[in-house]
Amino acid sequence: MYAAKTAGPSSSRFFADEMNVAASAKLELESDLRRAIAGEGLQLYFQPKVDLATGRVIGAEALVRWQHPRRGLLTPLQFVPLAEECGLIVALGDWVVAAAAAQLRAWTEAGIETVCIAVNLASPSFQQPDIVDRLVGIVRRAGVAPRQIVLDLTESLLMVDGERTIAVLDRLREQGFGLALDDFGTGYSSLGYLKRFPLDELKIDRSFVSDASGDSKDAAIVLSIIELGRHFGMRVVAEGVETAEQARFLLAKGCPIQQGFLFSRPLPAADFSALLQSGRGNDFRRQLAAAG
Ligand code: G
Ligand code: MN
Repeated sequence: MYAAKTAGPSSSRFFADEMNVAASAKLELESDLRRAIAGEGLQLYFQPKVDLATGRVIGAEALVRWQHPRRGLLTPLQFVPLAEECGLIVALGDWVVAAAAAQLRAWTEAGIETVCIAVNLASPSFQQPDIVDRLVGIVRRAGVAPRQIVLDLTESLLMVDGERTIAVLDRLREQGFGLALDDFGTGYSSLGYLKRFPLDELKIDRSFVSDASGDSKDAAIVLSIIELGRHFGMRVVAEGVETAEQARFLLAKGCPIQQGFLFSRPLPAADFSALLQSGRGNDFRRQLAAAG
């Protein structure tokens, strides 16, 4: 039934014996995930956002991992689709926000100077009628101010109902949340809406960054996004920076804030804490210069 539904209206799919096996494996994974969200097994990793103008870490993106009892460490790609399918995505999203807030609280209590943490919000979460109160409640219960959290939102999520989106974003912003447009350029953006959304940050999708040196078309796209961000007064962040060449190109074109494997993979909380405590002084600029 699910396969037929996915294939579109008036499709059909025949049932096969293997499906019993697949279905029961899935059911098992689903109940594992339900338990993980309620208890233990999920962890947040933190990927630094680096400002190459100063060489400092100015934020991080929180990325969820699942330490599955039998399957090992799973990345979001391996379980977020399942969470979506079985109606656990909103609960998973709540978990991520709560865990990010709890971590911020723990750093503050340990006397560590924190940076803003970005969390990815899925469309079903954003469509919750109580999304603003919900997020404020989760963050405040952890003893954290919303301004310490950035919400990474995709274009397709924002475009579902543009007028509602504007109202919700305005209220989130009033509460103090930072708002970022994630994977910019890959969805269906209406520039008409973009100018009306109160966003703080544009994240250039890694698909454009990976080929953005010299005079490729991707370079032209990257330049346009940087310009657009400048005119709209939004901070621009390049995602998926993997080589020194990409980093230098972006820096030269006025995009010093970058995130990607070149600087750091997503780190377990303890490793990211160490990075914060080193005075955020792990000088990524020097590292880049040394990359030859
Ligand atoms: O869509 P979003 O920007 O939220 O995606 C974050 C994902 O991108 C994470 O799964 C993270 O591991 C991955 N990622 C982070 N940096 C890089 C990078 O430099 N290269 C590639 N290919 N993926 C990256
Ligand atoms: Mn993101």
